[in-house]
Amino acid sequence: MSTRVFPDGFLWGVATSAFQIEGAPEEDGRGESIWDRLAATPGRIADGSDGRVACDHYHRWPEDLELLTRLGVGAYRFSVAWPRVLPGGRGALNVRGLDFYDRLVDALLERSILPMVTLYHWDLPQPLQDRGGWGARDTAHAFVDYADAVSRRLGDRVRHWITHNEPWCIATLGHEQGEHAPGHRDPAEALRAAHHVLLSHGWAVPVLRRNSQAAEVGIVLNLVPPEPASPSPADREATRRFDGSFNRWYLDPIFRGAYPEDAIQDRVRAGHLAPGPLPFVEAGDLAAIAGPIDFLGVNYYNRAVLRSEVVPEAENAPRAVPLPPASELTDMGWEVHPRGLRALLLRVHREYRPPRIFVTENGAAYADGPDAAGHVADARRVEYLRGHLAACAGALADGVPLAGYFYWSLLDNFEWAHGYTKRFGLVWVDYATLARTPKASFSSYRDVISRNAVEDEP
Ligand code: IFM
Repeated sequence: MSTRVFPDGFLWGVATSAFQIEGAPEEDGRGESIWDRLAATPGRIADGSDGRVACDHYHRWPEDLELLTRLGVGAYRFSVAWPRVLPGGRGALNVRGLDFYDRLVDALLERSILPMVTLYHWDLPQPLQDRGGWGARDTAHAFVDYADAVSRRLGDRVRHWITHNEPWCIATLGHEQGEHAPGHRDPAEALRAAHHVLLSHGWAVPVLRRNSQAAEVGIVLNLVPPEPASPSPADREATRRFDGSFNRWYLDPIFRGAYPEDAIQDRVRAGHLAPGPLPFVEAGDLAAIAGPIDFLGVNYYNRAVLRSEVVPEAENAPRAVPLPPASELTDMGWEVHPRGLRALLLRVHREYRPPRIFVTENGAAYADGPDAAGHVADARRVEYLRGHLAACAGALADGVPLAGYFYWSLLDNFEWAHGYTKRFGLVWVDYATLARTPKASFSSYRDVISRNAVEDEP
């Protein structure tokens, strides 16, 4: 093993999101979100659970901040729950909801931990969904009002702002595949939703800059580097298609001000779009989406290996199908492939040139729990972390302007449609008692942070 040292000032952090950890859905005037509604619908969450308690972070946040201090992170990425701030989605402000985040920010700063705030991590207020949700352009306007309200209150202390977490998931998992809230299966609506999310990002950036002096504003994309299963033209074509719909559909408008033409034509062929101009794009939209940002957040979990498969009746066209990879998988069924992170970061740097990049999420679900002595020996997560941090060091050596890394997640938490069955945390949460137990990976990450260095393969 050789040692890779990170640059001075490299930001080490962990990430969480409101719905996944907070609980307290009815406290202090919080309104209903689309995830409360989905979780209350029988059959939608694998273990029949919901977010009513989650990690009870709403009450236990001082204990969680103590964990951050023990870990030694310089930054904490968390999200604000829109339904706490504006229970109706827009209109009357719920000051008590904002107070919670105000206290959190102050307490982080007292501990010299930078708050990195995600405004939207999937918990849309249900009243906005009732008026069309992200499929409706008006939701983009509502998001700007929400961003304004949060940044007016926190903008004097928060410098790092993320508009959205993972627009692909919002659009595709929520509106096309139906696995996430609001649980729709409508490809045309998904494309509208994607556009309105991006548009709301573009509109919110200047608002955040206005309300927050020296703000650094970005957006977080979940990106999956695709590789063809073979050099055959068909597999390469499947790879192009996957890349177009998964990665470039978001990267291109943000950095180039245009949706990728080949991916538009794929959607036309699939019958999700009519030929001609995109019906949801109005004059000025793309310029707004492509407004300058200060950083791109990259969430990386795995690559996709693609082969072409003809699906004769459902769809008279080749379809990109991820191959089950032969190598190690996490409990999510996601391949452990650290090299993909280095290659992805280099590609994004070369092709899109964001001023700075943060890895805003990277992590692994493994079920390892406490042994008889109460220790959680999550050796696979320790190795996962080491491998991916070495990949980050490699990307830095390649010249990528990588400014920080956030492990997903601090705590085991509510993993959306999987409920509490998948554990990503550096800290074990006993859901019966809500006791927190740092795992071995917590100690190993703490050591990386304190040394500002990681071991790499020779
Ligand atoms: O838990 C999620 C998170 O909310 C968004 N990114 C991926 C994580 C793991 O699935």
